[in-house]
Amino acid sequence: MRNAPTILHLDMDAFFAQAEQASKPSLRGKAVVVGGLGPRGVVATASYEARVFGVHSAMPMAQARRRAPHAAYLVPRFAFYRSISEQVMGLLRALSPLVEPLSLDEAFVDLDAGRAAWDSDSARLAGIRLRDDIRAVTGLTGSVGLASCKMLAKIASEQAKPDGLVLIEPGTERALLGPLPVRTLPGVGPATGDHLRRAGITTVDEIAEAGEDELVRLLGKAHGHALYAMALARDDRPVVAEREAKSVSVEDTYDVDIHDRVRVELEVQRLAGRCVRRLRGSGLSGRTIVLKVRRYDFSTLTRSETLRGPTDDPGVVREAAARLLDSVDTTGGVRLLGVGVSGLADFTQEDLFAQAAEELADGPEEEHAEEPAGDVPVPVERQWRPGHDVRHAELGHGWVQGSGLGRVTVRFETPESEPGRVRTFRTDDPGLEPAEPLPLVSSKPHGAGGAPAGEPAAEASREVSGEAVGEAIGAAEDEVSGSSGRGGDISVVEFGNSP
Ligand code: DCP
Ligand code: MG
Repeated sequence: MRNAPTILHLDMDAFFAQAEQASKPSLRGKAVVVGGLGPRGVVATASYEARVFGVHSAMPMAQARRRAPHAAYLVPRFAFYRSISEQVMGLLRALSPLVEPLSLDEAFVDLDAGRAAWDSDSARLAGIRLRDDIRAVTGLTGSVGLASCKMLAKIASEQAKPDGLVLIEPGTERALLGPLPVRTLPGVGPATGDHLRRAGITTVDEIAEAGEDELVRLLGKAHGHALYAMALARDDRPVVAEREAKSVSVEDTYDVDIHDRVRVELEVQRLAGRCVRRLRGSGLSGRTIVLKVRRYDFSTLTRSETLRGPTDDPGVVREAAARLLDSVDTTGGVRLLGVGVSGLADFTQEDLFAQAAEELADGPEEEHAEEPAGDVPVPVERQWRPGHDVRHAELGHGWVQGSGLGRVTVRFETPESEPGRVRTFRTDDPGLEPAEPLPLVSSKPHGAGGAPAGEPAAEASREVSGEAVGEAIGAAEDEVSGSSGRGGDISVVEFGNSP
């Protein structure tokens, strides 16, 4: 471990939700939930305003709606988030050749390797500048942790959230780590956490006090040694520069072999869910599902199944993993289970659906007759997905607030306008077309692109609506379903906190 806090961990704040708020002025300062809106949808993330109501990542969407009925609910726009991620990663690479991205919004940087910092003062300065640059280039906030090792840099950025910077001074590491719960340490999941708790160990200090032998006795040799070292703030893992990811996988080693088949099945389901979250966090999808099983006698086998097309659907991955497990005998007990996805593609199913909808809206069908992607469901009518951008021939740029029963509501605003107002159209209105997201920051001091020339940014901003949190997407949908507009004329719908 080095003696200067020159390992930086960056994690963007409420990434998908913040990107949506930056893109849609009417949602700033409000509860925003991004995720799957179907019956089995889960929350990808929630704005900090929505977290107050107890909404968080991986929660079933139905539960989120019960907790925060007035929040705005949006489907993710992965291509948009990926483009912001590329800007952020570009800023990190300007600091050092050693940048290790962990997901779209998170990375380690070795500042020392890039000569960007060599001691506490220079590291703090580099962190402050980085946060400023990220804000200037993307319009978004990210939190920064600085420490002498990866584990503590990550803990520091967590403590800095949201919109902050925490530097752990060398020499203070153990004092800081000691009182924290064991779950703070990398590699301590719910199972290991429970196991330690039953042995009377709940804090990092208690791990250190228990001693290495006791840890090895409790958790086995490899895990015990590793955890004991972490508890003493010994973490020598280097920052590894980005390699092309060939697969995304997760695995768990069990302290005690699992014999119960039902438990094995449950663990595989849980791992499949975790694997998909990681996949989605990186904005990827994959075709091949891999199951890894290490049995009581250390014999390890892998089974795989290749799907017709790439997926990032948790249900599909879980089902494939369950099928693979069917062919594996686990009667003697299982030490380790893993689920992975390979054959990665740089897009997600949501993108495919959106693309299919847009292509259909854009051009004659014959153009698509030879498309190889035969398993992409082609919608029968134009889909207006909540949160996606649109352009109206006269009213300019806006986004879909809700749709249903042949109607679509659009809020006309841009990242740099005032909150705009809402209009309702027929879904087949010829003046309305899907649009690309506008850049969040139009003047790019770092030269990464620029706003489309002549964008009428403030066109829809004349009438500023002053509604509060109540103007949720859900409310908009209800309003649309209830409207009885005739013909293709524009009707104005106001969504306020009506009594
Ligand atoms: N994500 C997801 N499903 C999850 C977790 C995350 O789709 N179970 C996506 C949405 C997040 C993004 O990955 O915006 C980054 O994940 P983080 O864990 O960094 O969470 P946030 O950036 O949203 O919030 P925080 O401020 O806590 O970092
Ligand atoms: Mg984040």
